[in-house]
Amino acid sequence: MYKLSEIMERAEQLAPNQPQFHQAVEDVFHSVVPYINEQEKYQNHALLEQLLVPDRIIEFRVTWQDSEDNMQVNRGWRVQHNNALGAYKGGLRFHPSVDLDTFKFLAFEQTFKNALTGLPMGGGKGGSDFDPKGKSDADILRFCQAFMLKLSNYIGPKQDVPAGDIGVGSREIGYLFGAYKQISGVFNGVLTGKAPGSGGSLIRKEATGYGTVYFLEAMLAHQDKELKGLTCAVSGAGNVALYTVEKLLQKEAKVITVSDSDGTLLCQSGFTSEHLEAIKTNKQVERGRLKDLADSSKDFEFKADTKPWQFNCDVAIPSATQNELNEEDAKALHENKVVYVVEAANMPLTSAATAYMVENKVVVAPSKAVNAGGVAVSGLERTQNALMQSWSSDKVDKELKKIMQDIHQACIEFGEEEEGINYIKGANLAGFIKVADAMLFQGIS
Ligand code: NDP
Ligand code: 2IT
Repeated sequence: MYKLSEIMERAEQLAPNQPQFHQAVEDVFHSVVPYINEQEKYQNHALLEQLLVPDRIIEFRVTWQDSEDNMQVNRGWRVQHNNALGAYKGGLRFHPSVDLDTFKFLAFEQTFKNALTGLPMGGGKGGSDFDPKGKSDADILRFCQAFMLKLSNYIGPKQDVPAGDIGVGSREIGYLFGAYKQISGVFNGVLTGKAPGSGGSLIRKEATGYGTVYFLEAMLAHQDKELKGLTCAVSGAGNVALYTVEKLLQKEAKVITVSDSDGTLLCQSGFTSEHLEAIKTNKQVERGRLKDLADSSKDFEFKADTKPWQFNCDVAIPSATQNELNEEDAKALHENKVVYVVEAANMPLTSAATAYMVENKVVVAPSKAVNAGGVAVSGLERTQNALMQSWSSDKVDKELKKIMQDIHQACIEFGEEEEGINYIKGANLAGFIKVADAMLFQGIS
């Protein structure tokens, strides 16, 4: 029999000073412990103890010479958490704030998220404390080449298949893929998120955002409601946020905010598709800041140093980064009449914020279910690469929608309670059971 407090003490002993990893573990084990204590077959295999320790952690130095001939040193990591269900799969993050704790929490989450997709993928995550912001294309290329030189030995289509995450978009994936090809001499599906002309899947760049909205639609449909006309507050202005907004607008929802680390761009009347195009140009083409858009439309207001949670909305969709929404923000959202919090970023709510929302009957849809569309289409990209095929966007989009609906169904199956669906519990149990059953089947994973 497990006790949550004891297994969390073990987590602390095994990984001291890793608060984000502990937060992710506690969230999953909080759902899992009562469940497995009732199930004979999950006893006496040290399943939770095994999940506390990643299969392998690779940590390396990246030395590169910038275009002004200065030698630069960064740190790199790849955490291969669990490959019971398939080769490790998960993104790479380039951001100055990252450390081993960041990648351990993300890889742990990825294992259960990937299980939810129903595709044969294990969980991993990696990246570097390199800051791509403001760097020239030439410096990004130099860094990506140096990073891949160190990582290339540990990845491969049947071993570990990285993709993008914060700070790693199409440009970085292209440079990393080019470097891998040069080092290995092979053209294969070692990375996903490639451009369609280089073996990438159509709809991959949109998949996380579109999948988020498909999941939200499934939640609403389950309550006989629809998305049309609902007011949504979105944070972030990156890959996930912008394609979430795109799909929300297609579904005629009203989107009032996007944000970046300088503040929030508010549009009380709701963004139009022309507004979204202007934001995409600013972010994706000019690599600019939202505050530069403040004067470009009379409908916009830029609120410096303000998060998007201060305004009335039905749905809040945090899509920037972990722990971006704290208890104070949760209270503000509750006062502003929020009904659903849909986590598009990984672990965007602090534990206190989640507890506050649950206590106040706000429905929280957890990231491992909501944002699984990104990695799901990465899985479909792997399939296309292995078959040497390119599927149409219509086919990929249909598959994505089906996967998101199936994940929603799994959340219902494992999360149904008297008061309604407990999406956090449903996603945790549905993901855990797949991973645990494969670990048991394989004896030692
Ligand atoms: P991007 O790099 O494209 O965009 C990140 C956005 O979040 C930017 O607007 C950025 O603002 C903001 N942001 C990032 N870090 C911080 C921070 N510390 N404080 C405030 N704002 C911040 O990343 P993605 O859109 O790809 O990723 C967003 C989230 O979604 C992450 O949690 C990621 O793990 C998750 N995710 C991504 C998937 C994908 O396919 N890309 C798939 C599933 C989940 P600024 O420019 O000012 O830094
Ligand atoms: O957090 C995530 O699921 C991702 N960054 C996407 C991972 C992937 O392999 O596409």
